[in-house]
Amino acid sequence: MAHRWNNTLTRADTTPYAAYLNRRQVIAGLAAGAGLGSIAGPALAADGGDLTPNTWDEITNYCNFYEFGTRKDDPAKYAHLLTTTPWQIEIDGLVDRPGTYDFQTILSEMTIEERIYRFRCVEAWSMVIPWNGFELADLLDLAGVQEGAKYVAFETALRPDEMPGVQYPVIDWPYVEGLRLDEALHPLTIMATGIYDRPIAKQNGAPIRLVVPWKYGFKSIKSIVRITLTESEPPTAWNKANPREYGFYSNVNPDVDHPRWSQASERQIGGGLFSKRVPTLMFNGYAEEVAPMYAGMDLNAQF
Ligand SMILES: Nc1nc2c(c(=O)[nH]1)N[C@H]1C(S)=C(S)[C@@H](COP(=O)(O)O)O[C@H]1N2
Ligand SMILES: [Mo]
Repeated sequence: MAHRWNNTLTRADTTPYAAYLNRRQVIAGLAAGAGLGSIAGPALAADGGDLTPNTWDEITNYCNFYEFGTRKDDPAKYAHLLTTTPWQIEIDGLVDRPGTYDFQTILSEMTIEERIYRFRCVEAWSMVIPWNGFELADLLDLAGVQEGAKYVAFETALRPDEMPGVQYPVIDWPYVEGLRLDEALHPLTIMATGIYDRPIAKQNGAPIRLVVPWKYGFKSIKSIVRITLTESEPPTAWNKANPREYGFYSNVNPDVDHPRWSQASERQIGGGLFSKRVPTLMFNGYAEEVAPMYAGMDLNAQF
């Protein structure tokens, strides 16, 4: 209940970091007064779903970051090899102010807030993650999106010396992703720089990664070094690797099965060995906010 983000977020609802800290202190005080041991109580989503965040240990030990290996515990083992300071992001393409943006400079320009989001991997497991970050729209404002830009392309660092996984041609490195411009500008789309008010762990995509909560997890590209505004739809890593199984949109959709497994339900990480699967929600529970962007689109054909 301490940091509840409901499903009707608008950009006006954002909480500046200082206000967030104040609010936490107030809430902590209230909790202490009420004799509660912790302020991290369960939070309920607007649709009634449980939004209790997974633990730091779960979030940092069960990962997909193929640059460090394909096993779920490989990123926790090897991502420490990645140098994240200093860090620069190239922003180019159809922008007014193309150039090399220093990560620390970007941070100083942005308002960091907390967003507790559901996270649904295409492999049918899920978590709830308390991200810290800022809206991608605010970063794109820094660079100035030009008329004619219709898509945003993203690229992960490619460092064979620091990334033991890239010696294997699992995908065509570097990992690349893309969004339509309206998806990129949607207030739910954030650049995450932290989790649980700590800098984001390297295995989760330090120092900065994308988070698009209504899409399958692979759209949320990690450790970003380049953002390019384009006129045409950019290539994406998993679509290039297997176009039959992975499309450009990749919106969470319980009605469209993966060719090799059902997407109707998911396994919640941390739910225990015998936990039962829970139904997957259309657009991962964010339909009210994002469905209008896909009005008139055949979500079966354009997956
Ligand atoms: N660069 C890069 N980004 C990536 C991946 C990856 O292998 N490389 N895996 C994706 C997949 S499939 C998922 S489910 C999420 C996992 O994020 P997490 O490990 O922080 O939970 O990261 C996504 N972003
Ligand atoms: Mo994933």
